Amino acid sequence: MIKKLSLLSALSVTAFSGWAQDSKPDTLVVTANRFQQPVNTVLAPTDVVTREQIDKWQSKTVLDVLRRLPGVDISQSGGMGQQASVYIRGTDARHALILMDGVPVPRPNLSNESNLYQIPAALIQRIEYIRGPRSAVYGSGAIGGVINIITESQEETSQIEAGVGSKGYQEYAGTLRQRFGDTVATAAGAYQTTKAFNVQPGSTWDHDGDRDGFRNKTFFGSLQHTFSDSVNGFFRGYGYANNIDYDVGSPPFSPAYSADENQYYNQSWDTGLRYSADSYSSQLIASFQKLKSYNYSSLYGRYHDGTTLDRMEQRYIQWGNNLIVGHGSVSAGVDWKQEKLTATTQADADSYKRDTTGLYLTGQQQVLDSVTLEASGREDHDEQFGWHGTWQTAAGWEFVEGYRATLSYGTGFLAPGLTQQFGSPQYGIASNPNLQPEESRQWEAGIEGVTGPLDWRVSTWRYKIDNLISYDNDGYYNVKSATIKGLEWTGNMATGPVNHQLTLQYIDPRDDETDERLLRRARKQVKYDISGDVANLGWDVTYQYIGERYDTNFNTFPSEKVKLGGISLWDLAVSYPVTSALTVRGKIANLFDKEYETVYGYATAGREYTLSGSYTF
Ligand code: B12
Repeated sequence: MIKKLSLLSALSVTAFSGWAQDSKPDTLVVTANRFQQPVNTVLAPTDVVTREQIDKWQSKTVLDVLRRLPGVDISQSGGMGQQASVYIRGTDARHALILMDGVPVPRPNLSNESNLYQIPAALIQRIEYIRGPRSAVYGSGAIGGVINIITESQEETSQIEAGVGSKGYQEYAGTLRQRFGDTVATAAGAYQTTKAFNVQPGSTWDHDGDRDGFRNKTFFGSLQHTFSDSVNGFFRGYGYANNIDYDVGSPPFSPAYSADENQYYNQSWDTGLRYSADSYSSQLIASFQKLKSYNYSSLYGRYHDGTTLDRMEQRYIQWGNNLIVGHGSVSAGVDWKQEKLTATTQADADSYKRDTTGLYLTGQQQVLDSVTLEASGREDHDEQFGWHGTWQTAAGWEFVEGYRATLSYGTGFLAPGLTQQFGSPQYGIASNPNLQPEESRQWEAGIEGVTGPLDWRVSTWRYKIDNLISYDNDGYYNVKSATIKGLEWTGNMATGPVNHQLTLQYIDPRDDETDERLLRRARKQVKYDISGDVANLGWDVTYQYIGERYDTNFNTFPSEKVKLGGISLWDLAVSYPVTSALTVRGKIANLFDKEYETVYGYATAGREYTLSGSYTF
């Protein structure tokens, strides 16, 4: 990370005197412009979730963390570990750029999204989340927003943890962190399992009547070394393996060819060097990621005809530079990515390879004391469709002390997925060499301020997404466009010992051709979190209202549109420090045992209890 002090002192002049979102004004973020800066110098709506916050919510999955954030809507085909789509501000799941420590998470699927739902909660030390386009900084994929999951902790403590819960839930985790002179070494492991419940109770196939459990094993190791005052480096490796049971839905034509189990392996190796002196800083990061996903019939096992295997390797190098200039800074860099995918069935093996290079330039400057201006531009070169440019600009004006108005415009794009572009014989999908990237334009206007104890922000935005890629039985085509309008209000307030965090969001995502609302997104959502301490007992109550949404009933022919009802959900979490090292935690999720669906025909968990303890040393 870029040295704190030099940058902070330069940017503190531009820092807005109110404090945006739920982070403290001096919270440093790295995701907005790829260098460290105080969160209140970022003009786009930004949220930071710390490990402490995740422990307070007692979130067991990455989705349980994300659902609490403004602008996020999630549909999931069942409970823990099941396939899920995360829609930011009403955009599609593939329009979110998912980063792990600043490195893009591979997109192995035909649907061109990263498997965010497979990422174990144990790896998350922090999440930085930006709403709105960021392609002008990151390139492909950052249309709806960016979710950067950070695995490295600044803490130097070790911890062991164990927990149990209803529906056969168990978790065990341990982290050892030790400083050896200028080196900090971390080794961690986690195991999580649940017997869960039957995700498709309406299936007409007997074999689907079982419970659809989930199991995860995670390993993490890292070395961080300080070479001198201005140079530090790191080496990090982590891996996880997930096993997920799911359902076919109806009696299959051939059980061997009807997968109902997924075995997923992921490993990631990252290394980097950072230099920072006076007003200049630079970082070089290299990453190698590898994943394997088997889908197979649980009746026949993984080594039988009918198993599909998707293997993906991604190599990535990033070189970024930042220079403090006047009351602001300029950054420039280059990144290179190579994606290799092999999708195998018993009959076929489709192999794909693609190299992408991107060059970016971003600048931020304070002018006239109260105005901050920002601009970024980026060109990406793709082997298939050539160069693609994106840009964005934003202005912030602190018109009265403690109140800031922001206005921004940005373009974004998403390169077609490898299988979309080059076809997939195993699914009978032809290649479409003319496939173009999906493109977006977004306007956003916001006002934020601190009024008494309340720190609030209201934003309204309008997206236009063109060249949307859709599919039929033969292939993928750029056929659609969508318009999404939205309004969101976020506020944080402390009343005595109680902290409140409230989000109100309204979105109207529409298919331009049919003028129909996009599926699986709720128009209205309320997210309210209250927390506090009573005589050392920490408590947290979460309320979430998810408005009605539309989905498809695939069980009829032709399939038909169905409405999923709105739902109010309450969660209650408490924690108690028995000693300064030992904390016990308890949680009831879905307190009133509400039945609801976020994907038609797929059940959700109902009320769940968990009890856990952690010991820090
Ligand atoms: C349409 C569909 C497909 C289409 C996707 C077309 C595309 N986008 O390119 C096709 C036929 C290609 C497909 C493939 C697979 N699918 Co599929 N698919 C569905 C289905 C019926 C509807 C999804 C949808 O349209 N949602 C509506 C839109 C508005 O929401 P969305 O968030 O944009 O939906 C996107 C994602 O669901 C994504 N998607 C679809 N399937 C899969 C599978 C995975 C693992 C991922 C990450 C994403 C994904 O594509 C959708 C459209 O872009 C769902 C069942 C359901 N009722 O939801 C199963 C479902 C999501 N698929 C499933 C599976 C297992 C697969 C396969 C792994 C099957 C296999 N053995 O190969 C493959 C994955 C292939 C690959 N390498 O990517 C399972 C996931 C189960 C789980 N818990 O993990 C589901 C839930 C069906 C089931 N058996 O219960 N699928």
